[in-house]
Amino acid sequence: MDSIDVPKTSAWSRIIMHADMDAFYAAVEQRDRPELRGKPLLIGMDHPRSVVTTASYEARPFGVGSAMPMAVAKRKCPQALIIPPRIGYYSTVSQQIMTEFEHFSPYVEPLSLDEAFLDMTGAQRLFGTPHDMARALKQEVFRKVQLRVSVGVACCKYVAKVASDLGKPDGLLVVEPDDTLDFLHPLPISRLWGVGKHGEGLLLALGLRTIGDVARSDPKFLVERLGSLGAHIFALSLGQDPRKVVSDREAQSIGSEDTLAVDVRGYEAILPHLLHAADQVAWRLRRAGLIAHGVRVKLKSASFKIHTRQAVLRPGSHNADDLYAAAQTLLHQFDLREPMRLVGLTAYDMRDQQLPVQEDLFTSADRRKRQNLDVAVDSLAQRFGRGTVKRGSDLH
Ligand code: TTP
Ligand code: MG
Repeated sequence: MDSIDVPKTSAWSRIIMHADMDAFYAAVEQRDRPELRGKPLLIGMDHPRSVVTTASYEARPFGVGSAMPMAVAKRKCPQALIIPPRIGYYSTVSQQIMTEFEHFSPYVEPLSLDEAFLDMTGAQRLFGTPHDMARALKQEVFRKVQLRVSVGVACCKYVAKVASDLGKPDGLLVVEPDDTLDFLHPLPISRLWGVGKHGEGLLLALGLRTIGDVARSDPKFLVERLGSLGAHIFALSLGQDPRKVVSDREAQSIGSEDTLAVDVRGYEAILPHLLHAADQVAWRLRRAGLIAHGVRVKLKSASFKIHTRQAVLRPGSHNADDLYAAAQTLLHQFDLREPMRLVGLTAYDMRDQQLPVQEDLFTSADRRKRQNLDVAVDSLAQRFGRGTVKRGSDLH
């Protein structure tokens, strides 16, 4: 029998992997339609007010990408083919990918349809070095779904995520623990998690351009000037990020939030974003076999003020309709005069779906019907793609 070469991994306190599919929606379209391979694609509706969800790598050298207004992208890359997205179908592919990730680790934390963290600590005996683990994951994903994934491996979530990003496309980047600071310090401050355009301006005004500049500054000064953001980015600049990989199953809450391509103002304009978030959160709850008993809505205004409102969900639920209805009610409690740049919905107070849920006598028959409907939708989705069954409101 071949002896397994157990690698020297003493410096690896944890092995955290971040995996993110390359140009996910566009790659799925190119996989299924060979005539689109090698061509610049813009995935989105060909409509003056629509935005690009993603661009294929062939289109990116023209300066187009996610969240760009379609009209602008068409001007920059007129030869691109515009392909309408099939969101429901991408969810099904996503489910296949997440299932593959789960063969590698019991600790998988999905961040969105196409990316997840995996905690691979202790998996050396099964998979070899961190590099071997990443290569095996890439190969298995390709074998199962014929799509490319970029993988970053490091001692913490933050560095793993930066590594997967820098390796794109088809990346495989392992940051050895001893190399963490050499890896991070030359990078621009925009690579610090949570900084955003606003924070970037503040840091540049303080004369800080690179992550190394942040690491070399006085943390007291950073906190004085930037508050909690200062403490947060100082820790990141030293490669310190103790956050655990938390699977949906053990999460305290499951949320979905999007910084919008265009700020939205008013009740009606916010609703479609809440419905989308409710769908995503409900799907993750069902995947994890959980029922939520609380719903929280988060809005971030154009002036970066964060507002949240939450409510108990009684009875608990993992149906998008229930989460959405609660969120709609909560939305009335916000001051919606300012434009909003981020809309989020989080489910919390989660319990096992097997535990008996106290039913409201008058609505239970109706609820049972809807639960049966959700089960039917999930099983259709499993077979034909999540877009097979559409809610009436999505058709408009
Ligand atoms: P990303 O992983 O951000 O982008 P990507 O997979 O297209 O490309 P990359 O290789 O750089 O990772 O997002 C995953 C999918 O989510 C993307 O294919 C389309 C969708 N999406 C949107 O619908 N709107 C957005 O603003 C973004 C960023 C992504
Ligand atoms: Mg991606």
